[in-house]
Amino acid sequence: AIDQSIPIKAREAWTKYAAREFTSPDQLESQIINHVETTLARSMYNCDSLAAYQALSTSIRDKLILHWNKTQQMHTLREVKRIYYLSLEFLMGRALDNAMINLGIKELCCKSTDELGFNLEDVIDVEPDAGLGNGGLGRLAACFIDSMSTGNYPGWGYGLRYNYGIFSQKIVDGYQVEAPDYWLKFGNPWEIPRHEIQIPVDFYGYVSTTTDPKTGKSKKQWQGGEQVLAVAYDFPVPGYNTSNVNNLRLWSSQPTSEFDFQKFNQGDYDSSVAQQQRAESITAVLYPNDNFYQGKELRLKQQFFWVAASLHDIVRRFMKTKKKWSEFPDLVAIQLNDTHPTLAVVELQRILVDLEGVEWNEAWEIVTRTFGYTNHTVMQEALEKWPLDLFGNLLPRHLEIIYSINMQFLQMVAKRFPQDRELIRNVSIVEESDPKNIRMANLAIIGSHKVNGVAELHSELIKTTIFKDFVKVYGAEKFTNVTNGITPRRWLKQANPMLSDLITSKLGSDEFLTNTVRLKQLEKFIDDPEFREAWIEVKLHNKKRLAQLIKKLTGIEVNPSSLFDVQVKRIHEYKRQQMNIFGVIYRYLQIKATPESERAGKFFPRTSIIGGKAAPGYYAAKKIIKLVNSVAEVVNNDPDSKGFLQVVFIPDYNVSKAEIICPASDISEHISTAGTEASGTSNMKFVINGGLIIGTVDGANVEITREVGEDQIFLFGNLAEDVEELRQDHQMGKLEVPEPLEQVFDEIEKGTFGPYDEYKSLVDSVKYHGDYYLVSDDFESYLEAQSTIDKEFRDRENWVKKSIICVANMGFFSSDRCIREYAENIWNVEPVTDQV
Ligand code: IMP
Ligand code: B1N
Repeated sequence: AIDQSIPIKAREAWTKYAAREFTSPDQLESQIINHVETTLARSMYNCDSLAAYQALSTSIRDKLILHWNKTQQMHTLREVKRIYYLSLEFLMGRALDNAMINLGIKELCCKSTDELGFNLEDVIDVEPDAGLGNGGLGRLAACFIDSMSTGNYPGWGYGLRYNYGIFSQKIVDGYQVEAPDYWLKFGNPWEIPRHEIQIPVDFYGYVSTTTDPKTGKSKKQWQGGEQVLAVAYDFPVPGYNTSNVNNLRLWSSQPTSEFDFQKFNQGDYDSSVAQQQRAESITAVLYPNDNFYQGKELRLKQQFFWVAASLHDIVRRFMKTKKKWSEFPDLVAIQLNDTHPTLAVVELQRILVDLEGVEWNEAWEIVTRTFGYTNHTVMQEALEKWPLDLFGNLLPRHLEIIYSINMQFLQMVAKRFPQDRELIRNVSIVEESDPKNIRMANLAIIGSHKVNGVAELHSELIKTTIFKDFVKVYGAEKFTNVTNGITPRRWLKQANPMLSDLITSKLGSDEFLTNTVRLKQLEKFIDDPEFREAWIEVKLHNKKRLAQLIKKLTGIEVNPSSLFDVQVKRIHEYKRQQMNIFGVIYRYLQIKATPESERAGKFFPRTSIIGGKAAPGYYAAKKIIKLVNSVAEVVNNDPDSKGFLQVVFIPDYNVSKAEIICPASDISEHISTAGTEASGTSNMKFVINGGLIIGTVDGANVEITREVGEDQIFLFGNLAEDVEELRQDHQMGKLEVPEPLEQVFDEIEKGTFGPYDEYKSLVDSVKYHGDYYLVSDDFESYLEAQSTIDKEFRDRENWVKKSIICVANMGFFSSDRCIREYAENIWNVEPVTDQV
């Protein structure tokens, strides 16, 4: 290969004129102006806030690139082990504010923009969200890469650069309407296009067998039938308070040749561009399903495209070290974020065996030592299974390799459990159904050395339910837990600067932002009335800020001193927004049934805030949105409930709105049917911002309760261990709709919220279709928990104490801790700092 380095004699000039980063407002201003005048080709006479955003961001990006280069050079020279986090989703949100905070230059930037005639907050607001994810899983990936950078781990993210992220949600007549999210409309100052990094990826074709004339051994070779190019786009990921800058590499698909010239010359323009369009469609759009699997060929294409390009890159980087293949796992750890990248297991085996001539068993040893797999859900409808025909047609050689992996694995199982036909059937990668399926979770488990769940309860559940047969085969040691976490930089300092400043002033430093257990010290100040007053002030300020946003988005004016009750997350039956809105209707009926003179004594003013997107094809979820909006319409216009209850649906919930919403809750709802929410991460975001929660004994709620104490949380409902039996009871016709819920259903049937036809399916699902999510079983204890909240909220002093205790005890839920656990227990990697 050609050495790409500059000859020694020329390096003096390179060193002398090395790019310099700005360190003062003056230098930044000069860079901003330079970018406005040259990069953007504009001037002070036509510089709007978009141009200001672009020029400021590009200036900061320049700084990041310098750090990025140093970091990558150091990692390369030191030949350190790298972590590769493969995720089909990275829900990054906005980058500007976060970059300024992590680099510690926000004040500097504020001064510069001010001197150039702009308000920094307005400039921040111009940036569109990078919405390359659906919900928790994608945002977790974003928190993890922040924590890898902050903890000085050499970690890369690999994903797809979708042209369209998660759709933007409009509400029209109470219905969700989806609009495309063309987030790249004005370009993207944060990305570095690497047009020179173009990796060919094959699809379809056939497998040929050749015989090596020397050894006489037969060799398999995949001959692809269609090729596309993967082009790299890099996003620098700055750590907080460190010069370490990691990389998020997203792939974009491009056609190999512009178009078919022969067809073009024959005048067949349409089909000459068809192939080009097929190639570009691969990374066109994010699939908008959360916790749901839809077996579309294009999705499988996305997965292979991404996995093949990423592995090619990882293998190339390893090969530059000239080390033996057996050392691959000493330099490379790959984490599979759910089963979406599981093809990587097969692709690495193919590269090693077919292309590099490594012997099968040795290759398989390398593969399994390299991979770790994180499971994020036990919901049946989310588990990926690819129809065998579809799979074999797109990836014929990979299917053969899967057969070989499966055969070898099943032989091992059969040897150890000779009589257990059922065990063998359950652990097989191939589901012997009609048509047959490839079970990606089984492949991921077999191809990895560790499998983890994302909260203690969830990690126990996978061992006793969906993966119990694998525990038999491998033993329980292969299965572990890493409870999810969130980055305190974005979710405390950035989202809630006032609270962050108050904490800093009390603790004497902002060390809690990288060492969150420090928050514990806040308990010392709990009896300080001035501190408590300041705490209340902060919450009120944040509620006013949310009230402004609500006014802007919906026109509704809410009362900031009412109790803010918030449920924002993807709309899903298992998350039970339907139970929330049934509860709201019940409260409304209770208010109306109370004589006006007694209302103030009985009801504390409340604002119920609900937000979230429904997958476009999810009928029930869309009905829930419509019901919320219709209830809002009725309640907000009824003089009887005025002053006591308001209902708001926040449209287009996303990361940047979450940053306003999370700091503003008094109560947030995390009320999934026990055993269904693997972890939840917004529960952590609300609590670390001083909001209390009402929740079921599910996911990370369990550990939050352990950390903050039972008095600080409003738990209700049946336990995970009871769910199975209750569902069976329902199946047998044993189902009682409790009286309050019956009242609610009657009211809906009466047409109070519009024609009953609209909501019949929501009611019937409880009454007549087995109530799979146990709304009828949990409704009364939910109402009880809500009325406890009503009582307790009136005691302001007691409430604020609880709020402080909560924040003080949330240290465990930092994603920095998650990354440390992954690094120690799964990746076997250590932080790398400048000091050798
Ligand atoms: P890659 O690992 O080849 O993708 O390179 C990533 C980055 O690592 C480059 O942009 C350089 O900053 C750094 N790098 C790669 N190769 C070398 C080298 O040979 N010496 C020092 N740094 C390198
Ligand atoms: O992952 C989050 C958890 O906190 C949530 O509890 C969990 O529901 C979420 C297929 C998923 N699990 N599975 C998905 C997303 C997209 C898709 O296409 C599945 N998301 C979760 C982080 O651990």
